[in-house]
Formats: sequence, structure tokens, C-alpha cells
Amino acid sequence: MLGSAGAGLLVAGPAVGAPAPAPGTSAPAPTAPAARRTAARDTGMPERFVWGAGTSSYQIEGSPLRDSGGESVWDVFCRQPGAILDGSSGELACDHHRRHREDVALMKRLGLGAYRFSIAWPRLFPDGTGRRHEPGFAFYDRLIDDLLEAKITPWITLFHWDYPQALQARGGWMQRESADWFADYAQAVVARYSDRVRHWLTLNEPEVFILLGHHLGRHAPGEKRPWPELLRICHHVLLAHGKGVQAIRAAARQPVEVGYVAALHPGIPATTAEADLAAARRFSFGGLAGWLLDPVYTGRYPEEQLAEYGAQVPKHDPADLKTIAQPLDLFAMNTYQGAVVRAGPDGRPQALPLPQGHARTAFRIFDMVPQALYWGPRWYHERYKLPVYITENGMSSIDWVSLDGRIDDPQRIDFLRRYLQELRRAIADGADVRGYFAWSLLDNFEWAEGYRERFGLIFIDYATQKRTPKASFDWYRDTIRSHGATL
Ligand code: IFM
Repeated sequence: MLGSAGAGLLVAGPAVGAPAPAPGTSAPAPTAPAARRTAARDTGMPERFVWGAGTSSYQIEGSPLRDSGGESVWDVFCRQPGAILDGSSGELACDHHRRHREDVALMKRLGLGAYRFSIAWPRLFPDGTGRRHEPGFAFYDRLIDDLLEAKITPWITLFHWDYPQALQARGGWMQRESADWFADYAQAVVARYSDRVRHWLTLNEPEVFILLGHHLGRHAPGEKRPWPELLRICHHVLLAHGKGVQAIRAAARQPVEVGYVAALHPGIPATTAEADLAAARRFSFGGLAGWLLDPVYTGRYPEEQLAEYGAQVPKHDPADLKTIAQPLDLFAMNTYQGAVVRAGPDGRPQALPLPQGHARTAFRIFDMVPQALYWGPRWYHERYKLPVYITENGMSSIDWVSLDGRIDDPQRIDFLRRYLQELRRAIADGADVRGYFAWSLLDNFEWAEGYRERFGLIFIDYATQKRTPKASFDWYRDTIRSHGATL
């Protein structure tokens, strides 16, 4: 999803210096209560650990336009010649809108405790605000009811990038009013479903949709705005989150848990030296990703980036930061990789290139760096003191149906096992991690890459819409069954 140009802006700085040692092997473990350590090592994950998988609306459902809903910026973007690598779109995707029953049955077979999905805003409000589209609301009623019947806890993300085109036409996130549009939408969704749904996530990976969609032009709506305008968008998106949380809490019909999902690329200390530990920690809060964390959790823009962005930071009412920093119940992180970091000569973090031939996934911008799930939860919990959930982790591989009908994806199994082992080690060493959501339940529309990247535990034959569980599906089912003891 993010190429090197984008990744460099999201995190503290470009990769420089000598090759990294094997990630994480030389750094110390955090100290932790011995009881917790023993529990996680001997018996797998802690008792109430949540085993989940995730998807998002535009990537699997099929466009709301097929159901007389509204258009999203992705419907429009996909029509631009050359925007999507294989010329495809999410028009039909996995046709989950019509096949959700079958998909919920597969989730049940997998033994999922929780399913994270997003709501397509234009499916409910074709114009973004105002007029409601009842068939859209009814679809999520059915999905939620089916999940509950299968004893799977729904986790809803309110916004995973399919912004209503009607609002984009009114200026979109450049308008301060966009925060109220989002809050009104959040209020309506929570009023409708919170009798049955307790887990709410406001925005998915704001740093990614802002950077790729509004600066690099690689994602919808395809804008290439200069940095000062991007920072204004950031401010409005953060305000939308804050107002959204207020709306969720005001509309909720039972106690709820609310979070905000960041795409994070944690720093892994190159050695046990204090300076390297400090550099890795600092790296984990750098760049645009860090810019969008502190306001949410501490009510302040981070000093380091304030100094760097200087006069480009938009003038804002300090009261906005109070609105943005609503109390949250959890820290949600999507993590696919991390960077091995050491302290540079000036003490600043230096990300080291991974050793030559280092393991990479099929989507070549994603390296395999399992220690990201050891250090990430540690750094973010240390700073924000909230229970951590890994809301996305997984990989795309080159999967196909073998002659015997099986889909063997040993690399995905190895990837998931390595990352989950690191997560278990983090828990054993004291990190408060409460759940893990594999990305993704189904192969799906991978944005600008189209259908070329397959992230699913379930293979989709897009010509027939046939679903076939991959070998990793069986592996994850067994891991869930053993509650991580077989890791
Ligand atoms: O498919 C995406 C998802 O929509 C957001 N996080 C990263 C995934 C893999 O690129």
C-alpha cells in the first residue's frame, strides 16, 4: 500500500547507514510480573484474549451503487485510467453484500471470537449527510444479527476510506465542517446498532488515507496537495475523530469501548544500548503517523514535528485539542512491519536497511519483521497506558488453487506464527495486549493494487465468487482453538 516514498514520510526518516543485525535479536526484554510471564508462555494467550480477523467495506462488499446507495471517492477514483494497477475496482469485489451469510458461516468455522468490519458511509447516507438509505441500514442489521447468532463479537470501524463523493464535492476533509459531517454519521450508526454492538473504532489509518489520497495522489480521491494543506486536513480528521467519539458516547445504548486505528511502523532497537533503545522509541512516534497519535491520546501535537513543520502547521483554536483528546478505551494498531533503528551520531534515530535477501512478502513494500509485534505494543503502551489490540496484521502471498483443490500458503502460516510468537513474548514480558485481528478474512480489493495482492485466509475466485479456505485458515483455526498454546 505504501511505497518507499510514502513510508519515509510516515515514519521518522529514510533508511540510512549500515545493514541491520537480525531484527530484535540483540535487544533486551522489558521487565514484567513473573506470574503473567509464566501464564502466557505455558498456556498461550491470556484468558480473555480476543482472536479476530478483519475486512473493510469497499474492499469486500461491492459498491453501494449496486444497491442504490451513494458513490464513494473510490468509485470515482477507480474510473480514472491508470489509477488501479490491474484496471479493476471494488464494484463487485467479494460480493459480500449478497454473500455475507456464507462468509459468517466461514467465520464460525474458523472459530473467530471477533470480526472487525467497516461501514460504507455512502451505503447509509448517499449524500453523506441528510437523506438516509434504509436498505443500507438493513444490510448491517442482518450482518450484525448473523454474527451474534454465530457468537462472534462485531467490532465496527466507522470509516475505512470510502468517503462519500457528495461530501468530497463539497470540499471534503479540507472543510472544517467535515468533522461535524462525520460526527452526525457516527451518531446515526451508533444509535442504530449499539443495542447489539459494543466495540467502535472511529477511523482506519488516517495517516495512510491522508498521505496517499491527498498528497501523493495514489489513493482516492487522488489529490496532490502541498504539505500545509495536508496538515489542515490532518487537523480536521483529528477533530472528526474527537467529535465522533463524543457522538458515539452520547448515542450509545449500552457501555461501549471506543478506539482509533493507526498504521504503525515501530522501531526495533538495533542493540541493547540505551541510546539505541531511545532512538527506537523516538522513531515509533515520528513523522506523520506520530503527528496523528499524540493529539488523540495526550491532547498535544508532538514537539518534534511542531519544530519540523513550523509555520506550515495551521492556526487552530486550542480548544480543538481538548475535543480531539477524548478518553479512549483501547489502543488499536495496524502493524505489518517495523524498522531496525539505532542512534545516529547526533542521537537521532537511524533506520537501518534490512540485511540483503531479507524475507519479504509478495507485496514487496512489506518486509517480514515479526519483532514489530514485540516492540510496538511495548512502546505504545508505555506512552499511552491503554490496553493494546493489534487490529490488522498479515501478508499477501502468491496463492493459487492447486490441482488437488488445496490452497497451500506455508509462507502466510510461517508469517502469522512468527508475529504471534513475538506478540506472545511481549505479553509474557508485561505488555498489556488484549487481542489480535488477522488481515484479512478474505482475499479482497487491495486499493491501488487491485486484486493482485491476496491477503486472505480464504481464497476468492473472483470469476465465480467461490470461497475456498486456505491452509492458513486451518492453521489459524487450530491456533484459536488452542488459545495460542500451539504457537
Ligand atoms: O488492505 C489494507 C487495509 O485496507 C488497510 N491496512 C493495510 C491493508 C494491507 O495493505
